Amino acid sequence: MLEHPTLSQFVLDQEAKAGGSGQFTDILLDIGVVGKAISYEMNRAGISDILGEAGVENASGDVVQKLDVRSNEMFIKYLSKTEHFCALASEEEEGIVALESGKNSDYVIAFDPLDGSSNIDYNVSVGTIFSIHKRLSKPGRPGTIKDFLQPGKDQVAAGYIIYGSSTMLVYSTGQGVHGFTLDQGIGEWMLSHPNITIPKACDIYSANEAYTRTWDEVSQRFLEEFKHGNDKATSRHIGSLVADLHRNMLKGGLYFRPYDDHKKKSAKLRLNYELKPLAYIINQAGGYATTGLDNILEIIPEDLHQKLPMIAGNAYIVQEYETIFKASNS
Ligand code: AHM
Ligand code: MG
Repeated sequence: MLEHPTLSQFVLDQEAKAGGSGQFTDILLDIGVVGKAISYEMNRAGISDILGEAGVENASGDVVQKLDVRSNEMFIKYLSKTEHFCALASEEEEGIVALESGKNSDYVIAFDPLDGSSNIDYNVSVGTIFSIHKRLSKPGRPGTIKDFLQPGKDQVAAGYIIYGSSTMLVYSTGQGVHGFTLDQGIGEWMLSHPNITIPKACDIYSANEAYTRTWDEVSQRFLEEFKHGNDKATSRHIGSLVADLHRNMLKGGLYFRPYDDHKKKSAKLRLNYELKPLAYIINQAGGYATTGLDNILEIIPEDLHQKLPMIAGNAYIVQEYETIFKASNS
């Protein structure tokens, strides 16, 4: 059972090699603790009156589920106590949570506590996503909104937890992507997927094809050609971003969510909580993520809850789309 390194052993070792102070190990372990708590609640959801809608909408106007609220509370309460962050931002909160307790910390964290939450009630995989930046504001006081308006390429760490047939924590600090599986028996994250690299073949596509009619023509045509230009092409779409990207990263594949309207204005996914961290992971695994017009990691957020398209996966396919899409927009 203990033949795999634990999360703390692995991160401490990596941090020591990079000359770090150990603070990052504590940060990742804290995220791991909240992940374990969410996983535990989720496994008991059917018997603890925590399924269903909470009866409110979040900052983006989405219907919020009870488990969204619960996961958000757990993240905010637990991370606020750690003194590791001078501010937090959550997909579920209108503004940032500035932290007096972490005023001397150098870091801020943005998170989507429970992504894909419309799937929760039906035992379909969902996830938690996080993005960590060094603060831009002066230390000695709580962080400010400008700490969150940084491009994804400046993240110092990002990752996700996937609550699926097993619970996994996947992260990168810019030295590859590493995945840990939760051993429920001993409550430890064990290294199960070191150095994740996207395989060369890109046969899977993941898109909500019900929206095809709302897409611009270039995006419609690109997906049609992807489907018909490869005998092995197959569709896999869960509708939980973390689960769709996780599978595509391990098997090779294209995640396809262009603008949701012909005028190329409306999009669903959130830059700070979903696109930036997942693009960072995809990039570290050898892939690429674009909006069609821009490398997601280069975009400076205009506001906390900005929404944009995401086309992500094997670099050569995503870059091909970007080239065609850009040309049609120039
Ligand atoms: P959420 O953060 O409110 O759960 O929304 C994000 C989710 C993604 O996980 C998923 O890919 C997408 O919404 C699905 O949206 P749609 O049902 O419009 O295709
Ligand atoms: Mg989300």
